[in-house]
Amino acid sequence: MTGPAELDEIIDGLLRPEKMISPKYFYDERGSQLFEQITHLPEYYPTKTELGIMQDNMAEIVALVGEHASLIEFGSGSSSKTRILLENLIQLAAYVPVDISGEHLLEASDKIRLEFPDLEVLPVVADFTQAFALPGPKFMPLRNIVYFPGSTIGNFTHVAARELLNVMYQEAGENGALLIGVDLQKDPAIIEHAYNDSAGITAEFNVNMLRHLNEAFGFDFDLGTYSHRAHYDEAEGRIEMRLISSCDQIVTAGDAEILIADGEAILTEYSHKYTLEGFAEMASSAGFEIMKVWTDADALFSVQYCVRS
Ligand code: AVJ
Repeated sequence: MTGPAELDEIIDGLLRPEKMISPKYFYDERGSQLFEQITHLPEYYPTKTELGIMQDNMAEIVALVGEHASLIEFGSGSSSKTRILLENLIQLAAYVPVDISGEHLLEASDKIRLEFPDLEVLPVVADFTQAFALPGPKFMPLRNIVYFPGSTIGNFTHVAARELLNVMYQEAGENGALLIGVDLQKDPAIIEHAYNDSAGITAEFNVNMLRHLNEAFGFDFDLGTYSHRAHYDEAEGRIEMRLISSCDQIVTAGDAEILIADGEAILTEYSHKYTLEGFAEMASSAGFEIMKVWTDADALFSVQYCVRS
């Protein structure tokens, strides 16, 4: 997971005119703990709202998915949303979590196996932005349901999100469907508060990325010299998270030297928010038709059931 190709990719991002580091580097062990804390913050509405939507509409979700489906989760699936699906879906043929981090995936899969001893759990170690081969369950599934919760789709630019939907379309196969959590555009103040919490956990989560890079790749980021900034760009419909340097400095990793100026920013995350129309249009360009949209009473978040059209 910490090979030279990844180091090259990180250095490449830091040498661009607009410095950036991929949000996938948030999630070392500490980063995953911090994200878990974020999901419980009063200002961070997405996780609890999505869970509420799933709970309130479970009967309908179960009816649409039908019996003997194979649930293919894009991501390693340790969330409470996955658990309530596994508890409620009827006669699942298999649960197939897909993640690039093998260690994390196998650990999460073992936990699921303990909790659901009758369920066939078939983890796939793969980069899900590219098509991958599905394992063959003992019981032939009636349909594949691709599950992508958490509005993780928001991390992708519109172009990349559409490509990912194309992969999901392929993996869903004939008769298949996609169940996806999509965060919605709303009063910008609500969104900005969710990414600028008063306890400062999101700030810690953001800076932790640099600590992770120091530890895993031998960078020498001076953690105390970067501050968190999260801004909602209304025209783009997205949160942009950055780390701002408080001085001129040089960061090194091996032979690489990167100059960072006082006040310069490193982009660490986009979190796109959609309108219902905007998401439907993108999904349709990847071959999906939105069959059902569930939202909360305040229309903060959506869970959508998309079928191959
Ligand atoms: C896990 C990507 C959905 O975009 O809201 C939370 C990550 N970043 N607070 C999001 C995150 C800052 C989160 N996703």
